[in-house]
Amino acid sequence: MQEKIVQLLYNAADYISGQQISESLGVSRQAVNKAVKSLREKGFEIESVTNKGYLLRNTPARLCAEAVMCHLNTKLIGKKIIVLDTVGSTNDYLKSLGSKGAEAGTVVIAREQTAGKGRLGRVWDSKRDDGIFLSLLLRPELSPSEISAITPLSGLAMCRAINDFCMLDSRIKWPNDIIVGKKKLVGILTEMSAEFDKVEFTVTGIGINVEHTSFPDEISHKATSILLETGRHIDQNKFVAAILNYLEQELVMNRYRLSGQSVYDYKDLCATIGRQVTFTKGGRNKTGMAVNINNSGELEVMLSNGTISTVNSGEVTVQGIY
Ligand code: BT5
Repeated sequence: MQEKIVQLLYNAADYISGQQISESLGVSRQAVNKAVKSLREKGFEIESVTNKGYLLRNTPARLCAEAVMCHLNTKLIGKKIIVLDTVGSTNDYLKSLGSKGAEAGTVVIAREQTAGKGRLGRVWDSKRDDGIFLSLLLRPELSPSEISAITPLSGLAMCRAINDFCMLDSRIKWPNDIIVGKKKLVGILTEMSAEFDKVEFTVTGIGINVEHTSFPDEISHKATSILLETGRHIDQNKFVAAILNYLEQELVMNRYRLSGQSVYDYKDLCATIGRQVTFTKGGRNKTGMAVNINNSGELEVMLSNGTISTVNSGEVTVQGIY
């Protein structure tokens, strides 16, 4: 109910009375008073004036589920949002909720991760309040071999959200990074739980560097943040809502599959194409020119002998980037 009250107050041009709120939500005046009290405790500045009602002066600066929800425009993604102060890894937390039956579209966001992870057991730097650490649970009706579209579609959504909301020119470094210039702003990690030929659920984790002014030595040459790139602090609740809106557009509307249009859009935003890349295949290092992303989301590389080698996952070093 709290998110509905926030939505009513947010969309109201003027004061809105407690009576009006209780009528439109079908709850008692007492319940409205109680909800307003707890919203204030969460950081919503809600003014109340006798005979006039309530007015929303400000939403919280910190991440807050109700503040994200009042900017959402989705049918599935973000219908349930859990904001945690601290957690080991939002992906691990959501996977455990997933195995207990959590609904598709559930989102977990944390202010800090103590065991944030990248691919292949790597660490994701997750210092308190510097980044947004977000995971999304989906239950697509796909076979395990078909879920490979989820990371590229999420990358596309992230790139659009960043460019639109932060006015940046971010691009996708195949397969799972969003970069600005030559530096990494976002990392994406999709995991799944599956039985034989059916996916039970997927969890897509997205780590976004937001407020960092510096990074640990090991990554300082290749990491950047929204603050470093724009010099501005963003409204994180609005930004998360923009991300979820774009994720719904790319993932849900495309039914978790790469459409011709999404491959076209991905290629348009992909910084890897047209560059010299090095990758490992069959235990051997290979180098060539990245020439295409095919309809399965794989990277096509033209080797020096003119043959095309297809790369479907793993590490690719891109000359001039990292
Ligand atoms: C990724 O892995 O880029 C996927 C990162 C996913 C993180 C999210 S946060 C929410 C959710 N919960 C989790 O526990 N994880 C997900 P990979 O491509 O393997 O890149 C990892 C490498 O990026 C590291 O080995 C570092 O070199 C570098 N790195 C680590 N932290 C970084 C940061 N904050 N910004 C930029 N680069 C970073």
